[in-house]
Amino acid sequence: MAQKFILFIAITFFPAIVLATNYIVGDEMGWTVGVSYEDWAEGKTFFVGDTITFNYHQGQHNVVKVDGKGFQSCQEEPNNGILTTGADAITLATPGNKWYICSFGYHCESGQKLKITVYDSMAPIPTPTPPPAPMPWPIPEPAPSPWY
Ligand SMILES: [Cu+2]
Repeated sequence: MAQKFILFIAITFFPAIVLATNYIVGDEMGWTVGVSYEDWAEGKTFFVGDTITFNYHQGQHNVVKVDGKGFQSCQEEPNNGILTTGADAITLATPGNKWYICSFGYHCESGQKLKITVYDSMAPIPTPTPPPAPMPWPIPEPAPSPWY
């Protein structure tokens, strides 16, 4: 919780540090059975504009977008589109919860499922205001004009 609060502060006051990130789901393990994607997603914060890529052996797995119910029950929803290339990159377009499962065999039941929460990215990066120029010091006195 404290971590999220600090992040909130960071993105509120330092929006320039927020850049689009490409995540490889499962890192070097890829998208497969026997990896905890809950652990993988733990501590990561996903923003609109970030990309997540599912790498796997084509024909052995797939990526199906589901809702929370489909995630719980491992029920695929083919209408949402099934990704099958083996290197499926998804750009996170909207904030909110996203759920992905593999619909091969009992892969989802065995834990090949990913839930992430996507946060709104910040508005366009504002140009930083330059600090005010320091006052010249000492202020030079105008030279007295000659009086004669
Ligand atoms: Cu699978």
